[in-house]
Amino acid sequence: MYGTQLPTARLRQLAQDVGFDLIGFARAEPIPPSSLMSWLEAGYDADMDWMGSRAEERLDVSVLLPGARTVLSFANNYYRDDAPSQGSPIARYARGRDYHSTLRDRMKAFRKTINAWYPGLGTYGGVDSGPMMEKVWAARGGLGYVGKNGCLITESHGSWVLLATLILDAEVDAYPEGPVADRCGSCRRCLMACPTGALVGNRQVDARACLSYQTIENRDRDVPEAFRFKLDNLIFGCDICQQVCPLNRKPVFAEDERFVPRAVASLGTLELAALTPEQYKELIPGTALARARYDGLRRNAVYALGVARQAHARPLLEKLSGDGSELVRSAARWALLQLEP
Ligand code: B12
Ligand code: SF4
Ligand code: SF4
Repeated sequence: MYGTQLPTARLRQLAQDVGFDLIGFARAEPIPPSSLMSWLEAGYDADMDWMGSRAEERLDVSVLLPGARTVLSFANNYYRDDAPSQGSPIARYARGRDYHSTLRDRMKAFRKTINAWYPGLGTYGGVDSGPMMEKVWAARGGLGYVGKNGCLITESHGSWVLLATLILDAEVDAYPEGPVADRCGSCRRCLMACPTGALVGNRQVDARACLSYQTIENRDRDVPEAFRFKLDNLIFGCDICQQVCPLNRKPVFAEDERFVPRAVASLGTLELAALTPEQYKELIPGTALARARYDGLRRNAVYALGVARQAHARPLLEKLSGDGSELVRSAARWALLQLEP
């Protein structure tokens, strides 16, 4: 363990200087296993096997960083409303530059400075794909609470924030006194609005039913038919349960240039379904959309065309029913059936 207590005021200022909107500080105590284990036992992790296989590290950060004392949570607001008027079929968080690299770059700058200030300090960081349970740490660090929609909700920016997490083997001079108040009350809007019933209560999300999982992570198989019908102008991620949340009613516009929507965010489903490999290479790398891959993205766009039942999509769908990808071919055959009277 590092000998000195680090001053939170100095770390807070540094977080701001490197571009984060919020920072929280939590004691690196083990997480009670119940919420992760009950989620895994119910099968809500779908095929994201690392959720369970890395459970030990997820629940105890000292497995990741021996001598861990503090977990810092960083948040960046990403809310912007400059998508096309018909609404982009891409979820808000994915419209700008890939947030993983944005938050990672900022954390790298933060780490570089603290390593210079405190030689010998041990750190371990991650953004999203790291094993840390980021919402738990953000809640413990006082950034907000986990709402019924399964998202961390902050007082200042609602749930339109992305998280990064950094473990330190040092204590800091102040930790939050207690948890941030839960403001959901008797509201159930997100539960009512979720088109697939993926919000199962207890703030848990059944990933198998979540359109975010189906459009991003489930990229090698067909989307179950019942869920395809819900992909109305929605091809990458889903914002419905955040959009309806009253605590998101007064969002703060993110001036941050990293979150400015890229050219791909102005495309509609027809253009995205028709994406050529050359256009893909020009538009997608450097954005979070790359995770769905070329065929996954086109598969989703093709489903959305079927759901919209637009006759003008027929020639494209007929062409795609002979596509080189079985995933796209099968989606196109299904979408053509939806166009039948
Ligand atoms: C797996 C995963 C998913 C899955 C499952 C979603 C989920 N809510 O679990 C899928 C693929 C569906 C998904 C979707 C999305 N995701 Co996601 N996802 C993750 C990931 C990798 C792990 C989450 C996890 O462990 N879930 C398992 C459950 C059991 O744990 P949990 O989510 O932490 O929830 C429990 C605890 O928080 C506990 N709890 C609540 N309060 C407290 C307090 C204390 C003290 C303790 C001990 C416990 C506790 O109760 C919860 C229920 O049991 C995280 C990144 C990470 N490494 O943490 C991003 C993350 C949660 N995702 C994120 C985002 C942006 C999204 C989407 C909004 C993207 C989109 N627009 O499509 C959607 C939102 C869907 C939703 N309604 O939650 C952000 C969330 C930011 C925020 N404001 O909350 C994260 C943090 C990534 C990041 N670095 O920013 N995601
Ligand atoms: S992201 Fe969409 S599908 Fe997933 S829980 Fe929220 S509303 Fe339901
Ligand atoms: S919609 Fe209502 S219940 Fe759902 S997270 Fe927001 S305040 Fe909580």
